[in-house]
Amino acid sequence: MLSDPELSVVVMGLGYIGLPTAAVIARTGARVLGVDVTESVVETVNSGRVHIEEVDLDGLVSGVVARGTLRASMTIEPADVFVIAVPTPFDTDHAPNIGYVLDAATTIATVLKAGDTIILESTSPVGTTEQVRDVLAKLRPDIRVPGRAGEQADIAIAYCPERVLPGRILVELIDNDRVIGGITPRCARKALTFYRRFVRGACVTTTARAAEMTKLTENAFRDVNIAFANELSLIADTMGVDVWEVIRLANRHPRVNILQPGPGVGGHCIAVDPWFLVHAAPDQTPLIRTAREVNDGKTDHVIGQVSALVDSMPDAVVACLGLAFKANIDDFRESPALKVAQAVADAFGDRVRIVEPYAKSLPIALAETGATLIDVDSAIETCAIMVVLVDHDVFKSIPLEERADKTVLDTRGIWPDQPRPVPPPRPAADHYH
Ligand code: SAJ
Repeated sequence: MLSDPELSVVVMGLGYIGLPTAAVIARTGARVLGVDVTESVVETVNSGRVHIEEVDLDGLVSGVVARGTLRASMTIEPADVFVIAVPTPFDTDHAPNIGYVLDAATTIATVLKAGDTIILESTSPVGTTEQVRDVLAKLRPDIRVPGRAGEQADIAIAYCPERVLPGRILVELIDNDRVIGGITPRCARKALTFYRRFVRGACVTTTARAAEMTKLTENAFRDVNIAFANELSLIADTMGVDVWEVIRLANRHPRVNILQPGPGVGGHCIAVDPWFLVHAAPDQTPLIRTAREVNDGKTDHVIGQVSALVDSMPDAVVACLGLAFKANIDDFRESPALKVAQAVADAFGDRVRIVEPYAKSLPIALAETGATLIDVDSAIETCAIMVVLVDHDVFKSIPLEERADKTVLDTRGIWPDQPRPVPPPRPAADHYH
């Protein structure tokens, strides 16, 4: 890892990716300015605190802010390297919205100078990095941009997708391999020199378009494979078979590696990014589109299962265990657990208890239903029905003797020893229709 107090870096966007990235670069000794449009975020970071929960991030940010290598501002300043890490949501028709990326490019154009490097990290549709180049070219005709001025360009522009897993961001920022796509090979090499300062993993160069598609491919791969597991769970339910046992057994095959079913796919990446591919090539993506539909459909299926169960036990109080989109994090964005809890609370109101160790209070819409937030011990004491929606460690650790008398719907398969209700007899198949 190189230490270079002469290097100045601007990180646009201080969210789940931008803030850890800015802090990790600042730790190398470079002078980092984080730029964000939200005043409270800027104030929080400048006071050495964090507005997001991520393992070890608070200590790192307070350290680099105290050392003076990380500052935050709503106003951009000139720098050697600009890293864009802003959100790329989709609109209602699943069309990707790259407005924040192009806004960031517009802002960078105001301070751009020859010799600078601009790197886009946000998950983006193929061709976005070229659009960033086009914005800069239009706003700064005095600067020769890559791909138009050949290798004579004054600046370098590259795409290098973030690939870090929430909950392991600071580790994966350093250890993961990076794919670095330049508008030209020279751009890629320039960006590679930058990442070498703090990345221990391999840094592999390619074109900007290939790097953009690589990122979308990784998340679509995971979505399709989770959809396979979720489809298996529906089949297994119909057959009266334990899907987790089947997956464990199938995965003993040397070339089979099935992922885990759950209440659907959440987060802001895997449930979103495959749509960028579907939108770009609607006729070539029946599999990727169907996977999205299977995973979203699984959430509706679980809502139906929980509702039927709660309906069938009119005196019982139900505990929904977890709201986060996955285990051991406080991130509720696009969370299937939250969607299930909300639907159940909408239907059953004050019969519903929510257990979420990562929430200090319930989201407003959930609180308005009459559902209440309680701790795990109270849930064990007071709730006859337990619905596992998130595989937080604290839920996994509840031993059988504390839940043996509960009616359990375990969407994550964390309690394999839970006595399974005897399935109703299935009508004999009619072979003669
Ligand atoms: N999930 C399952 N079954 C599984 C695995 C996951 O239902 O077997 C669910 C999770 O519960 C969660 C969702 O899928 O709701 C997504 O969780 P995740 O852990 O698979 O991924 P993310 O969204 O936290 O992070 C992903 C990662 N991408 C890949 O693993 C290919 C990460 O490396 C990316 O950086 C991140 O998306 C991103 O920012 O794009």
